[in-house]
Amino acid sequence: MATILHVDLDAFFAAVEQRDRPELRGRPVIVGGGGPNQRGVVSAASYEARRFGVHSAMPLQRAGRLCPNAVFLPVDGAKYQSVSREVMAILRRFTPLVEPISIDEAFLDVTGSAALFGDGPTVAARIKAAVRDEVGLTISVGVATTKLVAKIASDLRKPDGLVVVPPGDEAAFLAPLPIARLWGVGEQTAAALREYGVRTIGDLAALPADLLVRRFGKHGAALAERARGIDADRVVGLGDPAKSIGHEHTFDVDTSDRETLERTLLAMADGVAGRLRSSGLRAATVTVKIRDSTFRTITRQRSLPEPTDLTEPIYRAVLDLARRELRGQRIRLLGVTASHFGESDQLALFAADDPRRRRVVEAADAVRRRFGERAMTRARLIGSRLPTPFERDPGTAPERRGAHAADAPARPRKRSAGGAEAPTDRDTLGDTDAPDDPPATLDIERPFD
Ligand code: DCP
Ligand code: MG
Repeated sequence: MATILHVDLDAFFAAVEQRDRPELRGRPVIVGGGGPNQRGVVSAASYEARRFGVHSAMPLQRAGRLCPNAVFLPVDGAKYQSVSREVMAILRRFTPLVEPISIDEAFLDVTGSAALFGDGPTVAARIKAAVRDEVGLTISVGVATTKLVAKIASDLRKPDGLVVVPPGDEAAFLAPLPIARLWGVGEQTAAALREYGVRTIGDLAALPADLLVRRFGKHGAALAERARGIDADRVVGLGDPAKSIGHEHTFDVDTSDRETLERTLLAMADGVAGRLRSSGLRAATVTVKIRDSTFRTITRQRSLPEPTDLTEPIYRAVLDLARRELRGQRIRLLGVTASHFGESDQLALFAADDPRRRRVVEAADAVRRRFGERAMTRARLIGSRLPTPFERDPGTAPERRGAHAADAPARPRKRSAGGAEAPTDRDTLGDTDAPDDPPATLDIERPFD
């Protein structure tokens, strides 16, 4: 039986502002764009502002009418990003199985942490205390046997909530709640379910599963399970810090075009760096993988002068490694992998990068998180029609991803060589998704060792 925690910061952006400006505590604070006379929407509303009916995604002008005494503040993405990293680092002290799903929430699998830190409710209480004492913010935590139930539980007693659903109590816990709380129940499904008199999750659980399957197909089968608290989705952490984060791209047509190859490396370096940042990690080693049209595969590895989570150092290293190998042959596949991780905070001693550059990167991350991965891209990648690896964000749960990124199944390559169907694009996370075919030659360079 797994013990899963869902952790979500309370009124995140607004709470950070109230933390940093004590005069705002206890007052309605609305974070988002300009002021109440500006276009744009509310990013976050403090709980004091919510009493007036203000909530995220509401137009600022409407928020201004509902709550004229609120203090309106602009979004400071870089600041929230760095606070988010501090919180994620605290979570990782309790288990390596931490799966961030947005800037302010994460799932943890603490099944294996009991001997060290206690049972689920104990770990939850310790995490709440650590975030309060070390970061100065309150979080709400749900403890359950599944992600689905833990997430619903964390939302139930906000702010500063702790809701524990003991094993076996899942269905009873869910029964009285409105069906809108269930994953996969949007307005359309809710309206269709109302025709059957279904208003609560308990009503849904009482419907025969085969009726749901007849009415909603596969989705109906999932609904029947979820209504009973059944959810097989596992927490995907980075696991062993010795593992890696990588991306591979197989070209539709093998190419020797230098510009295409280099832009692909840049896109992949960018994607890998973004995934490092969203995981709060820096990598000390990068690897480039090159497979040519004859299937000759090489990997070249290099230690970086200092651990990083930024695109440029990763790109510079892989470009240099690749340039030595690209001599006009037609290339079938390129891959970029980062490994030898440490948490960003532990590596702060090494952090020599320019803080201004970091702020720009973090602001871009915030924009991508809010508006989708295509919202920001490097000038060099515009119009390249290259698949952008960073479109698939492992930091966002599939059900929260936009339709365009919704796990479009990796297209099998039409021309399949050697009988193997290679995916066009692939993210790799540790060796859980290790390349299926070992490199033909392995050549390790460690110029900085
Ligand atoms: N956010 C945003 N725009 C939205 C929703 C959220 O910019 N439409 C940002 C601001 C939030 C942060 O993401 O502070 C986290 O989102 P949550 O949905 O967790 O909302 P809060 O943390 O603000 O409040 P809650 O206490 O309900 O979790
Ligand atoms: Mg939140």
